[in-house]
Amino acid sequence: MNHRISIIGAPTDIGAGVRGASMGPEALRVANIVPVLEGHGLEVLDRGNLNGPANPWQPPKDGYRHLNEVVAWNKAVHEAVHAELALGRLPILLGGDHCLGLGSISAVARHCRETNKKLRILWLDAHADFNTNILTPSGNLHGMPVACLCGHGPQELIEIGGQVPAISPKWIRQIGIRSVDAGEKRFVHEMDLEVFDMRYIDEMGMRHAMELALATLDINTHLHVSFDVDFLDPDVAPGVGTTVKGGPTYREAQLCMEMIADTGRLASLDVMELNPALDVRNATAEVAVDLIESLFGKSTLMRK
Ligand SMILES: [Mn+2]
Repeated sequence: MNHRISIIGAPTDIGAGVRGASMGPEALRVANIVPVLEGHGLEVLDRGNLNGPANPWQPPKDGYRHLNEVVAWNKAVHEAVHAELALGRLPILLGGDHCLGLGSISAVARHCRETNKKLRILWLDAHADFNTNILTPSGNLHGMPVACLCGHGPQELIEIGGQVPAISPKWIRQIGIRSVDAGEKRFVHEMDLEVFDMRYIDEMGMRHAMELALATLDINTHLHVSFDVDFLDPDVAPGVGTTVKGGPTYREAQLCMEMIADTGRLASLDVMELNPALDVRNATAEVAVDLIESLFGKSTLMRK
C-alpha cells in the first residue's frame, strides 16, 4: 500500500437533509486521525479544507436540492483528489455529506483511465445512494451519487470526470445496505449492482461478504473505499444524519476493515456523513478513526 497519505477536508452538508456534516472534517481531526495514521508509519499531509458555497437551505427544484452548489463542491473535490493521485499519493477525503463521493470517485476513475488501472469501489453504507430526481422522495443529492457515477443524473454533475458514465456499475460492491426506497430498489436491480445487504451479512457473515466483495483484485487494481459512517449500527455510531437500525456491529465493521487492509490494494478513501451536531462527545468520530486505523493495517490477529 501507498504510505504517502493526503488528508482533504470538505466541510459541507450541501447534499444532506440534516445540517451538521459540514463539521465532520474537524471532528475527525480532533479524534486524532493524523497522529493515529502516523503511528502506523505513514507519511500524512493534511492539506486543510476545500472551499465552496454556503448551504442556502432551499427546497428542491426539479427534484434536486442545491444542485448548483453541489456541482461547485464536487468540482473542488474532484480536482483536489485527482491532484493527490497524480502526485502518487493516497487521498483521504473527509466529508462532508456523501454527495461528494461523486467528485472523489470520478477523480479516481479518471486517474485509473490515465494509468491503465482497473477500479474496484467498496461502498460501505446503510443506503444504496442510487436515487434519481424522479425516484427521490427528498431531492437530497447525497442519496444520488452512485446513480450519478453510473451516468444517471443531471448533466452538469455526471460529466465532472470528463467521461460519462464515470464508472461501470460492475466495479461497485455495496456493503451494509438496509434502507432503499422502492423505486430505487428497482433501479439498483435494473443496473445489476452487486449488493451485500444486511440480510446477506446476517445469513452468510461479514467474512463471506467481504471475500466475495474483494474477489478478483489483482496487482493492477485500484481499490477505493467510500465509507459512509451510517454504515455502522447507530448503537456504535449515533453521530450521523440518517441512522438506520440493524447495521454492522463494531466487530463486524472491524473485520470488514481488516480484510480490506489484508489485500494491500487500498489506494483512496472517503469518510463521509459524520455529523458532530448529532454525536455524543465525539464518540462516532473516534469509532470512525478506530476503523480507519484498521483499514490502514492495525490488526487484532494473534496467530503467527
Ligand atoms: Mn451514503
